[in-house]
Amino acid sequence: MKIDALTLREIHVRLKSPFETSFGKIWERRILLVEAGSEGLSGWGEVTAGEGPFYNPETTDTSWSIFCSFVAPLAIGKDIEGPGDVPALLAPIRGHEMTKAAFENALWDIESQRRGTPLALLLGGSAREIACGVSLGIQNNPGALLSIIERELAAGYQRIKIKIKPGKDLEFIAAVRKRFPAVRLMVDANSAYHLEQAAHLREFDAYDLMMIEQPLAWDDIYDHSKLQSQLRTPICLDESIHNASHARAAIELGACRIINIKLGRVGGHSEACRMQEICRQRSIPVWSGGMLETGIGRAHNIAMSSLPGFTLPGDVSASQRYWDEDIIEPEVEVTPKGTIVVPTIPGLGYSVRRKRIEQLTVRQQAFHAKDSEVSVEGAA
Ligand code: OSB
Ligand code: MG
Repeated sequence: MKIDALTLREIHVRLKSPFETSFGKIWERRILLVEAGSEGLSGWGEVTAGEGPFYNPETTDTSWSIFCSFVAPLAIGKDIEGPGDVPALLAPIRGHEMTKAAFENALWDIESQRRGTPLALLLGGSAREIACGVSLGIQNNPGALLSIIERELAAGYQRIKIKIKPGKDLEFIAAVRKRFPAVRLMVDANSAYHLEQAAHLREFDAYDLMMIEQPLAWDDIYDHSKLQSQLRTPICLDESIHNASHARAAIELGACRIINIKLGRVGGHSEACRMQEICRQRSIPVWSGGMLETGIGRAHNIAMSSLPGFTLPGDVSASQRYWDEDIIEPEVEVTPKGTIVVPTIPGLGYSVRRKRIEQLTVRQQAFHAKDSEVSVEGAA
């Protein structure tokens, strides 16, 4: 597979409604898309970095810079066996997993087309449908949260995740549990607590939560092991797990009983496959997180979620929950029983709406392999 061309685009898209986590509120998204060209085929990946370094250290702008200065020059013109070679190719670049993932995943899209094999199958997935949950941002009051949950359950979603932070936790959890005694419920703290608050977090045990996601620091594993031993509720790690060896360390330390796999956070499909395998061997369930992606990121999440380790409902939901108009067609839809049907056509499984992407693009940079030279052309 020769990497003939790479195009990086920044698009601006507005969420249907603002999304609030313990680290802030977001409405307008600045998203980078990577398009790769190889032997006449084109493939797409999405950078899942946030606008600011609040979830992890990457941002839209650091990703732009790393991609243009380091990823593209390393990759352009190279002839590799396939996308499985990308982690080794990009190994000189430390960190920046979300930037690397967008590039690697674009090549998986191409590889799937080249082989005529659906992406899910190519990755080792066998599920025909994936189970879907929703992630709900922090609301002003429990009443507002209850009405949103009512709507999402009516749409069929199989599990509810609510974002929490100190001062916006127990009251909300108790209200949801009272109103929906049997719903599969979990919470996500995005690192808003400290180990010293273990007694407070222990109170969550009374509400039959499936898990509490990332209660402690974004880069911590050890304190989570101290906390897990004091809680009945399983801890799920998100932010702290960047690769398969972090997953192994967390499991062996007893820092979590569940892991959220995000393609961007772990650097792409190759590492995600390894992680789910390590977790499966140790009977640790995994599920796919989300990063408020457009359809391109969503399509990759769907393919990944078809792998056998993904036994819990993920944060992969319908396009229409986030966007008035997605950049793929058909848009991602959820069945009345709360599933997404895994596409069976090669590539992303959806077509990319190139015209719409062009309309949304605010800057782009293209890289071409011309014999041994690299040419760069940009447009603001
Ligand atoms: O921690 O899972 C998270 C969104 C932005 C940053 C972090 C997270 C999230 C979500 C959104 O929970 C999930 C989705 O895309 O539906
Ligand atoms: Mg999370």
